[in-house]
Amino acid sequence: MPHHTVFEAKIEHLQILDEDGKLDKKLAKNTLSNDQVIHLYEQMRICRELDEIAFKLQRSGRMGTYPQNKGQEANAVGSALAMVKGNDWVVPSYRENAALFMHGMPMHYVLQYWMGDERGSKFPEDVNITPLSVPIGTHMLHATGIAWAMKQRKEADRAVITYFGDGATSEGDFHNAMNFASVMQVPTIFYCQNNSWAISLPREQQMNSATVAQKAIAYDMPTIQVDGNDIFAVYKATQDARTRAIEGGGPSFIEGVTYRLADHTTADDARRYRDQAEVDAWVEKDPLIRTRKYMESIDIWNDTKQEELESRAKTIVKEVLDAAISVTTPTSAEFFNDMYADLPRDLQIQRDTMRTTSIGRNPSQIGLKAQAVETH
Ligand SMILES: Cc1ncc(C[n+]2csc(CCOP(=O)(O)OP(=O)(O)O)c2C)c(N)n1
Ligand SMILES: [Mg+2]
Repeated sequence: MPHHTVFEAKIEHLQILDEDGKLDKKLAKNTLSNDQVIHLYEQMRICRELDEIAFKLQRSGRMGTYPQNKGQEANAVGSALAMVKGNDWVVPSYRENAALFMHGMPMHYVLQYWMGDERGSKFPEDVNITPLSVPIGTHMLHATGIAWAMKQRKEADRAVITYFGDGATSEGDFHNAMNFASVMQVPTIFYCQNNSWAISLPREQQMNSATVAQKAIAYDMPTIQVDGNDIFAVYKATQDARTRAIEGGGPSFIEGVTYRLADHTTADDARRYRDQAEVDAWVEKDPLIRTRKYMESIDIWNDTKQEELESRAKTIVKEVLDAAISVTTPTSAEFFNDMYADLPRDLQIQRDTMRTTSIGRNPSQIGLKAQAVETH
């Protein structure tokens, strides 16, 4: 048979809790307990409070920029719960705050980081999280590398999860990380938060595949698309992927279909490129709303509990804010401190003079020609 099919593939989509807060009991079996649902809901609510405060910090000139998580929180909390805190590693991008907090990152670090303080990336020793990665896609390689180290060391009960956006899957680094993870069969879980936008670029203009999940098929990786605003589906997919990883089944891919309800960052105005109708439709699918509806439908939540949570969230975030703004102001020399154990000579000069070495070489770059000529 010279002409025959050598490979066929399909992508499954998983939703367990729908937009109206209705649970598929059969699919929900062996997933989240009621206490866990409440816990995840609380984490999402507290995180959203932090989002609001960070936004205000930026608008009042106390923070450079900030990427809101609003609308995407279920991806972070559902997957973070399926990973083992202090044992597994979390390799983040910048839109999964709740996962970081659940894995032990002190909350004020995230504010400190976005306020431009390098110390916001120096997590306590026992926290298995790498620094936030704003360069798109570069950190996925680290996730593959950490998992490869685990495999080399025969640490069979450990896995790594890395988060990234749909836009990141159009980057070369993504494919390098996926290929290597697959060839070496390392325990990495690739979690894509597909929010349909890479800043102002809609998904269909940056990739021509019907799903993001199908990209993993090229690497022969188990892959699934889930409703990313459904904590049950996110949790189940991540738990399955982790079980596979620690049983030697290699890497997995999860596409969480979600939406950012806020701007890309505080430096962006999404009204310039997306329709309000699209945003409104996604407000209806908000993970907080549907989780609350579900909890109320089974009588484990009510208005009193909601009020109590809202006031607790305010108190927690107020403390986080106080911690973030009360740290001593970093000196400008500090941003040279973290990259090298021994600072190269060039950078030592930059630190001591607060001038780049390129000024000496090409003064016209910053309009210092006259001054430079005088010194020659
Ligand atoms: C290597 C690199 N290229 C470009 C940018 C500029 N940039 C910042 S965020 C972003 C879009 C990322 O979109 P996506 O991966 O979907 O993540 P999202 O922000 O939607 O969560 C781009 C292009 C960057 N930070 N790093
Ligand atoms: Mg995106």
